[in-house]
Amino acid sequence: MATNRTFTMLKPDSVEKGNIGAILEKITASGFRIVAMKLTQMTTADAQAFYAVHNERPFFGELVEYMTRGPIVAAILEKDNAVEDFRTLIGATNPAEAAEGTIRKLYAASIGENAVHGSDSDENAAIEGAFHFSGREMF
Ligand code: RTP
Ligand code: MG
Repeated sequence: MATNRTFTMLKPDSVEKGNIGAILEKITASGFRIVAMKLTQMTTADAQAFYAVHNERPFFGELVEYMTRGPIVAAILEKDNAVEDFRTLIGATNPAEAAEGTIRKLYAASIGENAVHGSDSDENAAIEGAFHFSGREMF
């Protein structure tokens, strides 16, 4: 299994609820190394670009509102099989369908406000990491 990277955001609801520490603890305890990390806030244009793949979906406006309403924690994570293992750790998009013990099961309120993002491919992980971080912010 190759060591690779994924990209995550602890979404505005996680920051608002004071869940940054608990979620990061779960991530690092699951074997992910933090390669880059910062507290930042996306503009409307940032969120529209980041989630452009969903721009025809009925929830797109709500998604952009949600993702821009406050700060997020953006991070790049490294581990063997990072993309797939992180998607397993966060659980299904809808917390009602997420497995017990997953981050979304523990910390997400609904399908719309679901606590965390995880890249869905190695290619998107690289694109999304570069969207938020310069080379000299990665360690
Ligand atoms: P993410 O990209 O944030 O890691 O989430 P995901 O892959 O599990 O889900 P995706 O289908 O990519 O959807 C992106 C985000 O849009 C919001 N969403 N709302 N109201 C709805 O039906 C709905 N469906 C999706 C969620 O915030 C989801 O994470
Ligand atoms: Mg997605």
